[in-house]
Amino acid sequence: MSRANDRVEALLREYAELIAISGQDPFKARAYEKAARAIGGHPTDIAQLDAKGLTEIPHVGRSIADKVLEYLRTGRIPEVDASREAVPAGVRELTRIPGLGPRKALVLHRELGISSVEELEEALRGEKLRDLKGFGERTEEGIRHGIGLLRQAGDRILLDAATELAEEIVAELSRIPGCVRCTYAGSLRRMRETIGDLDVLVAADTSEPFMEALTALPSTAEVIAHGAKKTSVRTASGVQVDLRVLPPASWGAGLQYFTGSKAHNIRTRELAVRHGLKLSEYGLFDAETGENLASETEEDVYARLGLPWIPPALREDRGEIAAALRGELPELLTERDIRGDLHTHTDLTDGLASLEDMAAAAAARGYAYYAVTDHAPDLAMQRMTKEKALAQRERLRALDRTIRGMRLLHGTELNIGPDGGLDWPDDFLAGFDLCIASVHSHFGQSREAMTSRIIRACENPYVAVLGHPTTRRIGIRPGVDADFDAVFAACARTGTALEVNAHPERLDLSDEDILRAKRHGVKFAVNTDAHATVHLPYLRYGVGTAQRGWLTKDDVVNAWPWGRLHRFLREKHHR
Ligand code: DGT
Ligand code: CA
Ligand code: CA
Ligand code: ZN
Repeated sequence: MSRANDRVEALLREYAELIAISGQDPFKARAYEKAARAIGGHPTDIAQLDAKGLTEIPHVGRSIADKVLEYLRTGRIPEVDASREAVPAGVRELTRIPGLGPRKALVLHRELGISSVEELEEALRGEKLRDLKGFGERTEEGIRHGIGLLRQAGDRILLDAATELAEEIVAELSRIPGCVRCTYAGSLRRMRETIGDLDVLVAADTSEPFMEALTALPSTAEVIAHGAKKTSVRTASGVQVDLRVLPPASWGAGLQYFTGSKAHNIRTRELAVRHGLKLSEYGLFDAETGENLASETEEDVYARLGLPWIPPALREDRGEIAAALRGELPELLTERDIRGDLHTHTDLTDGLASLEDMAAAAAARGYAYYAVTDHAPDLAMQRMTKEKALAQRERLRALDRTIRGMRLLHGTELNIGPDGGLDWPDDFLAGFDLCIASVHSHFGQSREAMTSRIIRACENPYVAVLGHPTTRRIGIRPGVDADFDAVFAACARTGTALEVNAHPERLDLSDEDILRAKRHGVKFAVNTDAHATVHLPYLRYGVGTAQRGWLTKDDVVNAWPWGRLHRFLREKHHR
């Protein structure tokens, strides 16, 4: 984690959780949660701020500002340390289970002495929970489900945390004299949605300075193995990092090997064998003579196998080698192809930054267009009204006239009601430049009801994009149960784009869903769903996911020039 903002956000969130677990004032917990979110989303580095600057951040009062200053000075917040001591470790472990709140965790600990996920499973098997006050069969079902989700996520980390850590380590190692090349490989280079461990590679003639440096990094908490070829460490937040130092001459072969995936590597090795070659992390060799035929760059290695270079996001054994042999690899969407973000929020609803600040941050990214899509009234806690939406539109149009080179679009994120209805009638929707429709409630409907609900929303002529279509949150909540092939077909038929939501906790659609949807002939929109200026760069994770789904810029409506996007939106109105 690079920014002090992120570290303080994590600490304050933990503090809020500890307050909630220990049964203190829930408003206090909420206050810390809000402050945590505001600090995480704050554009300036809090390390540069004094007490006055800190209290200018929304939800940060004097007492929280003092804690932040204490942290910046000493690296600790004594109150957080004290409440860590006060809450039994077992209870905290239980709250890691999605859906199991602090109050229930505390009851389980106090009444049944449960202090680990394993003990909880044991108690579930023995039907011990049923007799507890406030627990029933439904609670049991929920807990079982939550444990399943926790196991599924395992100890894997989200793409943004992995990327930030990897970039920090690569920057440190690159600075060491003798470093010829340095990059990360493995699942992170392939942009998988979660990362098991980091695989960092260095090309250099001597390995020791790099191994030494890794073990000495401030982020390193524990050295697992320290060798000349490979060193593994664990960070304070529990992430394993494997560093391998390769001779510069075998850089390409090593990079290819350690990027994987394992399944892709098996295919490439098979192909090598068929050509009378042998492929390893050191190079591509003639099987008979042992002569090294290619090893310096990945391009060399693939070329000697009769293949073009294959982008890492495609290396999952999903037909990429056959496509490469046929010369039919897709020309993948890149971050540079994206011309605008079509799903973003401001502080008119639950965003952290003003319309002006969000627009300025978008313009700084070089976008040709940018849509503001605050929440609609059916998400009751957002308190949206027609009047507010219209006032925002006026303000946005005025702002648009002052910005050169970027077109501001006025949109909204509608809520798909339980029966597929939307927040506002069609004549009001017609006034927006673009509407996104998303499911935000009633996640537990039957498959049939959920399917027709989503399809009905897509049939609305003003719904341009189906937002975060499955509503999953990685490690927290599974996607809704619906016949998504029917949904994708409906999107193709009605001209509704499917969102690839780039938020690292969502990545929704996922790579596999994108591949499925693409077969129906659908178009996509890669959006950040930004609630703060610092979320706009999440786009890269959406683009990575789109690449894993084999998308090209032709598949993605916000990679199109405004004229083509505008036609796409208009055509739907007139179907
Ligand atoms: P992860 O860490 O679980 O998110 O996934 P990866 O893909 O990063 O897997 P990891 O860290 O175990 O290994 C990195 C790459 O090294 C992997 O993608 C392919 C290569 N590799 C590791 N072990 C083997 C192996 O036994 N056979 C082959 N062919 N390749 C391997
Ligand atoms: Ca890995
Ligand atoms: Ca590894
Ligand atoms: Zn949403």
